[in-house]
Amino acid sequence: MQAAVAVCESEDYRYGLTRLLEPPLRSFASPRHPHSLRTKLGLVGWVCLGWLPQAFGCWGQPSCPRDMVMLEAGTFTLGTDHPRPYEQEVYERLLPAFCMDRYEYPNVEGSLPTVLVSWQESVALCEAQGKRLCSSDEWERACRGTSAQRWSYGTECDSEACNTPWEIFQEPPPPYAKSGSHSRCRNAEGVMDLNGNVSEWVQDVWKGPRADFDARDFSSDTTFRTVRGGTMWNHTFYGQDCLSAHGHPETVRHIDDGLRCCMGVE
Ligand SMILES: [Ca+2]
Repeated sequence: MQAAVAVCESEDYRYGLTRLLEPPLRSFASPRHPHSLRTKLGLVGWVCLGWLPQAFGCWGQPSCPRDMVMLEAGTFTLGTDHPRPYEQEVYERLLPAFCMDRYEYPNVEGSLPTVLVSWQESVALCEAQGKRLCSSDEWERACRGTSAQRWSYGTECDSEACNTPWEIFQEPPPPYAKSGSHSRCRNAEGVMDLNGNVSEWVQDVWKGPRADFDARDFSSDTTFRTVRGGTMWNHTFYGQDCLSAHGHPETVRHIDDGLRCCMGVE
């Protein structure tokens, strides 16, 4: 900003620009105030080079598509000092700024989330929109905010905030919630439904323990991928908070597994 004003007020620049523009701008400059043209040109330069780009994001300002939320860059504490079987040990991660869908896929307020979708199909769905699956670190950073909280909406569990209260297999079909219908289930930046509703595929290979039903049905060389955040069903082995993670074979579809897309800032 200061550099732009300084350039506009340098002697050579002002002399050349005034001579070039003086005829058409003669009426713009007041004859009673010979320095007013210089002042006005300075103001025009300030507006063009300073205020407008910031106001309209013309250039230089990182941004996200309108249906996505920006998560600022930083170093974040992830994992926990006292991990349960499906959680990670504490670690720190430097993450650049990124964009995250505000809602579970298809990222439309009022729509039911997409389920019965494999990890491989999830990758394709995001890529079709010019996006990608979120990484597990990105997902956890979004859910835990900047202070490593356990719930997207705060530090204490509120069983009514998100779609998390259902006894497992209590009432088929699964009680999915429409995206955005739990208004308090949001992180500080406005990302919704991270805790509960449907689990969300992320990019990462799952290296943790395998649930019995997965280990029984799939060979040892099957690639497992990570899902985050738990589902509408409570009392699952992987929980429903921001540390919740477990793995499934990348080719399978489950009735409570969905996805969320991310992308870099533009
Ligand atoms: Ca979710």
